[in-house]
Amino acid sequence: MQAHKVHMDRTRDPVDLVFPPAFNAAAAFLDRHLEEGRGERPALRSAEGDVTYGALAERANRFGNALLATGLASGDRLLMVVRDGPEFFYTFWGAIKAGIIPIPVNTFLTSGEYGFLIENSECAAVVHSPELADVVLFAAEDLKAAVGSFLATSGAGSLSDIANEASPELDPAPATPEAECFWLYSSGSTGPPKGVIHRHRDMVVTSERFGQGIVGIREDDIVYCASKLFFSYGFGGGMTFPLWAGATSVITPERTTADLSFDMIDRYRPTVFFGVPTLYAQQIHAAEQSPHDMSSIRIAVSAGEALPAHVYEQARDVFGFKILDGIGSTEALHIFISNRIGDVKPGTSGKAVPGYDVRIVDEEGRSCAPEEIGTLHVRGQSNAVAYWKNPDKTEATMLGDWLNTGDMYFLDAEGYYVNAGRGDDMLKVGGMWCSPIEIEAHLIKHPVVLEAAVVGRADEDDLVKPEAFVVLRADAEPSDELEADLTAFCKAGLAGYKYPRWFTFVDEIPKTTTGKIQRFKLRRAQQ
Ligand code: 3UK
Repeated sequence: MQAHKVHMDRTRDPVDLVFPPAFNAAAAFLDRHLEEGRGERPALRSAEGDVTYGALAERANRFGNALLATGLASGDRLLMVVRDGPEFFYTFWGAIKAGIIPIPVNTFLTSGEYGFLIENSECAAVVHSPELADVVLFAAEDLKAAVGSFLATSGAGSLSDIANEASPELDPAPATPEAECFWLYSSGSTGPPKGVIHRHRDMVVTSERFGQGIVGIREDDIVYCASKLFFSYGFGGGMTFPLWAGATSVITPERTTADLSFDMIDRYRPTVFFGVPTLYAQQIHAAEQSPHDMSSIRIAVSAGEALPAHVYEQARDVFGFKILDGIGSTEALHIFISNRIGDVKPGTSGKAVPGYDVRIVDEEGRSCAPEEIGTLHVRGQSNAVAYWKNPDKTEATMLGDWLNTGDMYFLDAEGYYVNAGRGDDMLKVGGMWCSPIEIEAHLIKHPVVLEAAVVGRADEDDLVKPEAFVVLRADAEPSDELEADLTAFCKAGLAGYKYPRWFTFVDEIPKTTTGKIQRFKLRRAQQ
């Protein structure tokens, strides 16, 4: 038997995926296709051209050898600040095949944030896109001694250059299904981002359970995922799911907008599409101005934040597809509760994906009755093992086999799971985390702001955006100009999606006796 064949054990309850004892995920995702005769089929399409499964396997081998040649050893960590493109695939899979642990991170961060990630991950090397050299190297000024090497993916002296000279053959490093394989960073709760440690088996589990089991991706599918590969939603939709199926993924390094997504859809005619609710809403608004042909899309998936029922209905009426909303997380690696083809209840997250168990518990940890809101836990074979160097968060989140999602949910009378917001004050804006505390801390740097509190508020599409309640200094007066000034101040100092869309000027912010902002009171005040 091949060392990378995986099967379902249907005699067990729940039905588990069974892995061979020696298992390197890179061999299962890449080499398997060569053995199964797909070497000439396109794995990737981008502005840089097509990459076949044969070429992908060979480039990954060369990149793995090149990483070893730079002095990296099995078990070392490699921080990847690499934009979506063929080199992302070569670096990621080459590292895994060589036993190196790749850590793909957000490519839209500041130098300060890269400095944190380099230091926190204790990586042995950093690989970056050539365009990101300045921002990454500036971050690394003080860390150069600690990190072995900084390499660009392409250009003179780059990893590609070394790979050109390296052997095209690479035996997979010995690994097991449960061995540490890669990390993703989650900026989920308050505080700095946390490294989420995933195993070799985890991406196989999500590809089988969601990619195959729910979406049903086939070899002849063309998959376009609008989220980037460093985000685990895009990591699955844009990379592991299509690769597992032997399908074709279409990728671009540019930041997604409605227009870019339309261009990609026109150019590549994808059959499977992954988007976030905010993007679907933007596409619908744009299509109201000028209709757009979305007829190539057979299946559309949504995640990252709840999909409002009316966005589902408009997409069905305007584009002709029924969006499958499902909830996933970086910790579970992908979607574990989802609507499915032929069984969608708009405004809900659907039902548990086969292979995952979910439960809703109250504050004492007892199971909630149907229609009672509680905290959502999930159990499945793709759950992360731990957060890196964060035993407190690990203990609070990883409860034996169960993962505490931090989401509030209830099971409705028809057996569908319904999202009831977060258990903490965090917001999801356009599928991306948004911390009220970060926005508040920025606002109070403004000379006229004394205090600020930020909460989520639904816009006209029912999608959550930040709203700020502001106490001004005694000598300042609320005005339209001041509001415009505060908006500009937030746009300049925070990531693009985080600026408050509404300002309300108040005399005081509700607080506990210990001085904590009671954001729930402000949320109620809006209704
Ligand atoms: C929220 C949703 C309602 C929820 C993700 C699909 O979003 C992903 O991962 P993150 O780690 O955030 C996880 C949190 O996001 N959320 C995600 N999807 C939904 N809330 N409805 C949804 N459909 O708070 C969850 O705990 O950034 C999504 C696949 C992989 C992912 N990493």
